[in-house]
Amino acid sequence: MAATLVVTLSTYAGIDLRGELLTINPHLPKAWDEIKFNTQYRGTRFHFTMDHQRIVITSDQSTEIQVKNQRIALTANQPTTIEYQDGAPMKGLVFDLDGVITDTAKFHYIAWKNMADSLGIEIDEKFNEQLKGISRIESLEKILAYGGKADLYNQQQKLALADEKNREYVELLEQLTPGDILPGILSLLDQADALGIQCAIASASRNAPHILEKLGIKERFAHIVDPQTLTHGKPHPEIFIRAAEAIGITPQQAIGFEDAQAGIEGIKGAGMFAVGVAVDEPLQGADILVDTLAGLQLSDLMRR
Ligand code: B16
Ligand code: MG
Repeated sequence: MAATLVVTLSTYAGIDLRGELLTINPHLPKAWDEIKFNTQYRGTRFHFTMDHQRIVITSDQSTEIQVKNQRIALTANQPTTIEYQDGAPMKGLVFDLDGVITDTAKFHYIAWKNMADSLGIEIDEKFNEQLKGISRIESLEKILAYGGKADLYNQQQKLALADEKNREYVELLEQLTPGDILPGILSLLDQADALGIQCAIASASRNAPHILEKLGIKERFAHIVDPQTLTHGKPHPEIFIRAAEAIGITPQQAIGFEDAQAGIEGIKGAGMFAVGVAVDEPLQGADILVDTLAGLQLSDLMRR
């Protein structure tokens, strides 16, 4: 019984009696709503009530205590409430761009459709789904294979076709304004700022910096991975690992946001927590699935 209690206090309440101050670093199991306990330290009696967001501490003498690196002064017999972030120490957000921050799939589709038409290949919106999250040149290769024309073009011709498609795509991007930011994104960026959490972009798009500038939010990202510097495309985890590295955290400390199956596989392959944004088709393997990021609370995600 005593052993169980000690384990509970040291593991879940994160009680540490070794330092100058009584220190707590709580991490309650998800299944527990609340714990309450008393303890005594250097002659002062403490009563704790902890849930996943706050700790209420009452001590019988005025003293100090440390909660998650924060020094807190306690007044004798007066309950003090401390808000805290529970769960794994999440320190960064890694966002895909197209389909998560803004919807440029419609512009990709127009430009690819025009390109395919000019080659005598007919594609539709259902086929376009397969192009989400994959690189420009891979998209072209898929279109050529779909039209049975994969062998008709050499590498140089393919690059020229991809450039041509990109020119039309970039013209279409001129229409983008801050009003095209998808719901929930600005709130997530604000919440991250408030918590001192950095954000990075892990997009297959070489146009990502330009798109973010058009949306007026480029400066809100500490890093944008340059997909041209990568060895592998999604679903390989490389882009997500690089994004986490660039903001100085491990993938396990990051939450990844994706709308494409290839991206979810990359996020999970990197070892991140994956939020899937699935509007039409469900995504396999995401830790949570939403149809919009509107209303999402980082404090809820961090508790998982
Ligand atoms: P670009 P994401 C991806 O962006 C798109 O989903 C995909 O359709 C596109 O082919 C790719 O970017 C490359 O884009 O031609 O601009 O370099 O979803 O990874 O943000
Ligand atoms: Mg995407």
